[in-house]
Amino acid sequence: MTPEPANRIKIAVQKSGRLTDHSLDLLSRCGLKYTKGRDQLICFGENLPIDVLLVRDDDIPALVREDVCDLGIVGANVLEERRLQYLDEGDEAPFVLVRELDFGHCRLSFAVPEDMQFSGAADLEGLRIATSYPHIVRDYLRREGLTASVVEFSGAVEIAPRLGRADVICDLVSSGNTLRANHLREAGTILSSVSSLIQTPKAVPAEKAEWMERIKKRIDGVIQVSESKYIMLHAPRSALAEITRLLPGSEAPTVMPLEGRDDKVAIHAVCRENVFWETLEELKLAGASSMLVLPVEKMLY
Ligand code: PRT
Ligand code: ZN
Repeated sequence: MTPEPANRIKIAVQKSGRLTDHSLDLLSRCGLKYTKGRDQLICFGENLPIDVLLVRDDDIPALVREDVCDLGIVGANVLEERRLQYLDEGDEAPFVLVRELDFGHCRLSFAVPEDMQFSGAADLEGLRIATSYPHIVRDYLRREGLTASVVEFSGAVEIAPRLGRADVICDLVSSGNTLRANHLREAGTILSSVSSLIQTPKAVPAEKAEWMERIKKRIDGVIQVSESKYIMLHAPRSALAEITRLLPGSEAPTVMPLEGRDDKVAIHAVCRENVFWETLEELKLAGASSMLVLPVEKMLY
């Protein structure tokens, strides 16, 4: 597909890191097929007017803000840090948050040496805090009415206390293994983060805007699908209300008669939440039988 280059959508995605595979997989599931450019920095969409720019995650908010890219996929931690930085510079709306995605979950937490007495945020007063997120940490200290010095680190924040460069740290945590390996203890979360889709705050030409809406709808569909299941079961007519109530996240199940049976019906429903074994057991107790749970492949509302 070769529309005007100016009307092709550019999406910024992390080049090489924790978000890369998930982001490219999401775009593939939206139907995008692409070839990588020779410089490995751009993937040209073959079947949709969409190109993917592969960059460092820290650069994504600026690329979207400056309208170099129309959309971007980046962690809320990076977004919030940049949002506060731009706010300091007087820019109140550098990008628009379109939606949260379902990968890259982590949290930005304070961590203190294992043997340090620390009972809450107030104990940060007067300490030196090492972090790669100076704007978020300063904003937090301001809101809590605390004074502490922020020592900027661009990586390996967890070794700062051992180097004598800081008393405590504020860094991303997911499993907590890195903290434990460095004899640090998590002592309070200031931000829960997940990868997010952002969009340029600027108006885009109509043709491009239409494709942006289409791709956003497809992303909605892909995420709903990953959380959805199609369930089929038989149920006594008398238990219909109870069984419908037990179906997780289902709005309007389809109820069908069963040939030769007045007392039983077949129920089909899309459940927009995971269907766990416990749910099936509860449904069985309520009288359901012949239960089948199937994955949903595509969904568009
Ligand atoms: O080169 P580039 O700048 O693009 O990559 P990067 O090194 O800055 O980022 P990368 O790939 O490490 O992370 C990209 C994004 O993934 C982050 O901005 C977060 O939104 C998200 N994410 C999710 C994480 C983690 N989980 C995570 N655990 N980012 C970093 N970590 C690090 C953390 O900094 C610490 O060093 O993993 C360590 C802690 O992990 P646990 O499991 O030991 O607790
Ligand atoms: Zn980065």
